[in-house]
Amino acid sequence: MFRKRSYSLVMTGILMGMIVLLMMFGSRLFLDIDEEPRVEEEKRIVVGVSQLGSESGWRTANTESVQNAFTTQNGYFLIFNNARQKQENQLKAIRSFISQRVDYIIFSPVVETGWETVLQEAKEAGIPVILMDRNVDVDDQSLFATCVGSDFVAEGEKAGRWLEKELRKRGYAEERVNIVMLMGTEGSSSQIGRTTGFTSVASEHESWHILDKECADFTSIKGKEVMRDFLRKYQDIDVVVSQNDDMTFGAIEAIRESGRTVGVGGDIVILSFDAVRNALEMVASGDINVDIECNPNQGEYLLRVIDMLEAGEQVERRYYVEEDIFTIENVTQELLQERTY
Ligand code: GZL
Repeated sequence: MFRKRSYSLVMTGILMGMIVLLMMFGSRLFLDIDEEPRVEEEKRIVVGVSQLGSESGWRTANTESVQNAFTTQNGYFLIFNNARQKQENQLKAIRSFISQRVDYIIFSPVVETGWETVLQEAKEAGIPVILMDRNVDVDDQSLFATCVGSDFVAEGEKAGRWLEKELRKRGYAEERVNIVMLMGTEGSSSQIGRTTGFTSVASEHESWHILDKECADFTSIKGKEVMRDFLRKYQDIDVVVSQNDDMTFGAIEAIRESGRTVGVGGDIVILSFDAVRNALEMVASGDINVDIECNPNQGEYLLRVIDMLEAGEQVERRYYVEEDIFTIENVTQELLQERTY
């Protein structure tokens, strides 16, 4: 009798113990070991990023740079949206970030105008906005904290000064030089700045004639189409100024299909912008005469800016990334191997 009772008492005790253990540690006992280590979400800085699209090799590298910066390990929670080249998608994404009450909004404005209202909404919500890559054209400069990107006017001027030197080297004194321009997205900072910079140098030379300039939206397909039209319209093109490498790739295809040659020793001089790796390979092979670098690696700069804002420090109105200019003389195999984009 005693044995039976004590046995059932023991079993009841063990059962109760197991229930208590399961209640205390159940979730942990069955924790999925592949689960991400839990960073206290409340401590992570939440950043909403509206990227304008994925139109070019440069844009892909720019996106990678942002995603590599705003990681869990770095203490961030990244909400990333690709606007597929549409301003209305960027406006939607920014309003969504505001309603989610993110800590910071970062965006690369597809064009410079049309942002006042949404930036005012972010300001009233107390959410700092940081511009990446491109700029906005607003009267109230307090609508954004800073802009991390390139000096596009300087990039355009660099292209013009290189062409001056190149023509002098070829002994072109006052011979007529016929130029066509493939333009980036109409109204974008990069299109506006590069055009301003190059045409300001061109205006110093009476012998330089810009026959035509047309938007090819920073894509290789449009670049090929526009270049094909130029080749039909103009028999004596000497120089192509293409405002990004993707349009350049398309333009070179069209030129070659017309039976003409490009680059060093070719019929048509090619000036390009961005300096992504596969374009630099074409600089090294002499197909592209010069490539004006536009550095997409802006993630680290953006991290530093947010560090400063978090520390209550004053930030500059603009931060320019470092950039170079590449020709066959300085594109080495080592450089190509080291290149991250
Ligand atoms: C430049 C960037 C431009 C690149 C293009 O900062 O805005 O947009 O030159 C990209 O490749 O599409």
